[in-house]
Amino acid sequence: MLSRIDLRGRVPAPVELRAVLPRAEVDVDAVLHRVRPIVDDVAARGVAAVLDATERLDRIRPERVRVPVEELTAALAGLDPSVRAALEETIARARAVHADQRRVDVTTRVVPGGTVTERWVPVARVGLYAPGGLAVYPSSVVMNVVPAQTAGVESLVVCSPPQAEHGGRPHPTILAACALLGVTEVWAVGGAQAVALLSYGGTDTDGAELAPVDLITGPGNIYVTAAKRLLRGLVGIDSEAGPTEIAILADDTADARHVAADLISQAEHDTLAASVLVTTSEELADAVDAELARQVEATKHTERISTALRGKQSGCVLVSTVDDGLRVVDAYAAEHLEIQTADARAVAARVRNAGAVFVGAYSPVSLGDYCAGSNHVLPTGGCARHSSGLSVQTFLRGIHVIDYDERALREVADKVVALATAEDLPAHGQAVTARFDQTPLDEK
Ligand code: HSO
Ligand code: ZN
Repeated sequence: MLSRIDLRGRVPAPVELRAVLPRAEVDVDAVLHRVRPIVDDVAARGVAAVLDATERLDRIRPERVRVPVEELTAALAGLDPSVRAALEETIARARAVHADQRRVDVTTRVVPGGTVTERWVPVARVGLYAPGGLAVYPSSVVMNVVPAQTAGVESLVVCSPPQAEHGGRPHPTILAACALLGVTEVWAVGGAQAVALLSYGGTDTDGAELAPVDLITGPGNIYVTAAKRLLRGLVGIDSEAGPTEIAILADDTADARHVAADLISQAEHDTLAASVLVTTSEELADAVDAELARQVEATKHTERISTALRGKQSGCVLVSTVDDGLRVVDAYAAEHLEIQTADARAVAARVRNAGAVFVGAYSPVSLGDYCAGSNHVLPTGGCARHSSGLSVQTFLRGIHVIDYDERALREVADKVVALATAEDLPAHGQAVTARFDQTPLDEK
């Protein structure tokens, strides 16, 4: 089922390797021309433009966009108790992990009388996007809201697409998750129009105000991503999320049934989702193929999953050694990387590029999707080479506070002047020397 790439002779250098490894082609630029008019219209006409776009694209026109708080409470009251218990567990674990990410302010005494402090200050207002589409993602509400709240963000709004079958509200499980998290501001809007509304703000049909946000986080489809690309700068964004990815580095100690189940689990998201097996064992590759054939048939979303597994973004890479396998997975830089080898912990410790690493037989990606405590909003498309997943840090800014006294400034004045002169910016130097030179400027 998975196409094979045999790298047992030689593993190419990273840049060359990236070109031969399977990956989805997602051309965000190609949809910009469809997204720009929506963004411009929302900038000009606010909620009226949002409603027009929603009617045209989501085939529903809600009477108002803001979800009344009572409906959040009602959704929680109607939530299946087992789902409620699971969400509560997810929230508790995520809060525990994210609480430990909080940075403390650090003051460095550079010289006597001269300090630099890095002060971590939360973003004032953030917009969190919870996608609709093929699945509903209350877990993503948790993964966005928990780090924002832990960072100390004061004002937080969640947007999620309206669902025709739920009277133009987001899915009730999304609303219930918001209620559990203490989120009170929820707007029923999705797609590019949601990103635009969050960026520009707007007034609802009943007069409710959505104040513009400073930062937008959360994954969405290609239109959401395109709108983030257009509006980045006016607002901050977390990342441009692409289709989900799982890579598994496995040797002959791995259990083919588990490897196949995990590859299938992420293929379930999207026909463009990527499932990549990197293995030293041809026997395992064969066994995984046989398992995939068997398990895909038995699962609910067979069509979607087999399209994803057969797509050019998925495949099986054969390598000679685990070291070569590490070179391959580092070049690929997967959103999720499982290590299913002998001594998995030691192998995992050597990984350089991955959004998240899942160690050994009992840490499948689905655990991280829901209940590990880790965050599941992670860099895709190779961005794990340079970016991290969502964390408390995403919602903080480090402000440098420079505090020098007279003596400390005087001591370094000639160095500032030398560098200012070298850059042909003499006024920079004068801003320092003016403090020590008492001669009035007009007598010079
Ligand atoms: N695997 C997805 C997250 C998710 N899975 C949500 C299930 N629900 C991206 O990390
Ligand atoms: Zn998932």
